[in-house]
Amino acid sequence: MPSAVPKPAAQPTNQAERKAFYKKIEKASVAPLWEVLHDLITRAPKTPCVPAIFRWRELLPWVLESGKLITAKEAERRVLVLENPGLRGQARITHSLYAGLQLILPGEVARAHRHSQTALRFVLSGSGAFTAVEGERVTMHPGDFIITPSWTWHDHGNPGDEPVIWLDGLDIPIVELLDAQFMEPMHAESQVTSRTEGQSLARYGANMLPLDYRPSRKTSPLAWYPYERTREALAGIAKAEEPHPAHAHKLQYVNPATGGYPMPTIATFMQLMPQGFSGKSYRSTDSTVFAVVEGKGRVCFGDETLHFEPRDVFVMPSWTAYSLHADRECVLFSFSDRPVQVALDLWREEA
Ligand code: GTQ
Repeated sequence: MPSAVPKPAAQPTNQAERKAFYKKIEKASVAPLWEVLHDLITRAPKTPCVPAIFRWRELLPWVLESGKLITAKEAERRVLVLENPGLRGQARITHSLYAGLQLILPGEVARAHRHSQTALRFVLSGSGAFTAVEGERVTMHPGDFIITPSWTWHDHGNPGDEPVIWLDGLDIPIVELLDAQFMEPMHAESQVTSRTEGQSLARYGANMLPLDYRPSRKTSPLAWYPYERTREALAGIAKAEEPHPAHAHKLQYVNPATGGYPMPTIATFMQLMPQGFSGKSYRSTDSTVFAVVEGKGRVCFGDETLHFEPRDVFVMPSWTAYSLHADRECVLFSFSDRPVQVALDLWREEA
């Protein structure tokens, strides 16, 4: 018979002795886990990211004012960064993603460069500016979703006659976490266009692929997802189907060659909520950034309510239960780090 394991004698806590021990090992950059364990391995997500809204009405005058203070040439990118109030000074809207409002005035050029970070553009206001990626220009219209893949040359220009403002979403904090960032300015201000506008949409945006198509990267070969098509799809679904209890009519954008996420680090969505829709409570582990395209509505969490209007941007942090309500028919664009979480077996949701 094995003898019972003797219980360790109760130790009188010796705080002073422990403190002295911590001090001694600290000099060698060593620390006791037990002092921090419960802050490191928490029972549920513990994010510094807080729910927040950036109102277009308030931000537009500042965006235009920035246009008087600095040129796109001087700034390289004239952007007002949308910082999460819980993450001030860190240039991020969620713990893992960056967002900003970029302004390009008529006649301006934002010079060509490339970087490891992947970018999305979601056009909020104005038409006639373009972004060029890999030799192809995309002329921007409100509601268009456009991709700049990692390490591809890109420049923006505005040959039109009105200011154009879009929401930038980048995976800057993810790339920073991994210390994998590179950046290179182009020797020329703008890249030479080698393809016809609309070529990538014709090749990849018609449920078909070129015969010899071989994926060259994890990012979608389709750079431009025009709002017109997205809107038409949502209208068709809304006419034919019952709304989902939490999301109403929500679609995810895909890489048409794989059916997977359009970017390896960022998922994007568009949803339509019929007038009067009152969504059930929902939460997921991917902190999500929403941009309002059409309509008026509310997002509720805890006992708080945020009212939103077109071009407002709001954030719902990881694992925060929220519900969406449409006072008028609403269309919402959104993006999150879901592809990263899914790839790592981390993503969870709860309705
Ligand atoms: O347009 O390339 O908002 O490099 C931040 C960094 C936009 C861009 C941003 C960038 C860009």
